Amino acid sequence: MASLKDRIDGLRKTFEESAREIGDAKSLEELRTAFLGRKKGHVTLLFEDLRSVPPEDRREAGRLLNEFKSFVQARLRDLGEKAIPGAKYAAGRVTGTSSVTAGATVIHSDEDLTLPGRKRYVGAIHPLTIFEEKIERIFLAMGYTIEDGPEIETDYYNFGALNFPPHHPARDQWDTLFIKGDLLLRTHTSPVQVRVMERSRPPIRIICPGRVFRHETPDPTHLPMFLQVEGLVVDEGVTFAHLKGTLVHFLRALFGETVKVRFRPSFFPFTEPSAEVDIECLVCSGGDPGCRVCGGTGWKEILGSGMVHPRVLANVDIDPERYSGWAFGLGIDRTAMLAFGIPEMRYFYENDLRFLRQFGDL
Ligand code: 2U9
Repeated sequence: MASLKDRIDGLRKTFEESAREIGDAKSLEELRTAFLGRKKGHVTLLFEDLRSVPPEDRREAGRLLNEFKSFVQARLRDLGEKAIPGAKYAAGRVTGTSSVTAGATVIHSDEDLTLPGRKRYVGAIHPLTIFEEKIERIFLAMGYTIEDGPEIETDYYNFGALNFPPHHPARDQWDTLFIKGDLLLRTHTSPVQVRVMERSRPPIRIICPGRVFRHETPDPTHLPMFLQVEGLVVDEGVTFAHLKGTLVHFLRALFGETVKVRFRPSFFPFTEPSAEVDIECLVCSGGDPGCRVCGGTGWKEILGSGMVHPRVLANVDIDPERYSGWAFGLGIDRTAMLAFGIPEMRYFYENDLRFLRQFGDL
């Protein structure tokens, strides 16, 4: 014990003698290494010797050593300030941002400060949200508002109000997940439009994005839950020309001004006439007979649309003789797959960071 104390006193003297000679950063660094160096520093070696101190003396020896180490660190810090005015001198591990100060900065630490920093991922916006918001911005710019509604619906709002006759086979196409009695998981966001029409009067200009549910076996392009956005316009004098002009503008804003668009006749119980809308295949532009995206047709179906059926307007007490409307529906996931070139819808929902990190980083 006594010998350890003597050794410390001797080293303290040596330290002070050397300290008097310090004139620049180099000699200061040499002094730091001589005392605190990780392999051969005097203090480090003394700590190693602690193991050979008898257990009953070890506590006191440790205290003396720690005290000496703190003394050395504090003196080095003072000397750093004196040697290079305005400098900060960190004798131990660098834990904060002390390197960023005005004037010259000297940092001595156990860490290799020349290594590049590690990138921190603080999160990112989900690709489906990015895409949904892009769609929303296009319609918001045209004066539409965004509406929301329940995901658990009644048979009336999901089917009845939309001109699906009771027990009609047309309902089978919508692969409904029934809950109990009259309740079901909405198969489209159309019930939101019905509710808006019930509680407000034309002019109506809305889009309704949200989750919808279908009784589906999952495959690369189908999941039992997915996102949809539907739109509805009701006013006096609304025609199919408004539907066409608005949807062409929408698709150009979404996919680029030069995208080719075509309308095909179709059928839905809630619209008459109805049309499906295709865009040119973004993968092969019609040039690949074996294209895995469009199957060689050169076209990709993107949305459904039509003039709101007069019976649907009458169901919500809007006079179909005075008012007319048009509507559309689009699967957000499927369209985002096309836009981002993603082959599997499941990727959106698996929360694999390797996938998610590819879409914008905050
Ligand atoms: C009301 C009146 C009319 C909404 C419409 C479609 C056509 C359509 C599909 C697109 C892909 C569903 O996600 S999908 O499988 N939708 O084709 N939806 S017109 O028409 C309405 C809605 C509400 C009151």
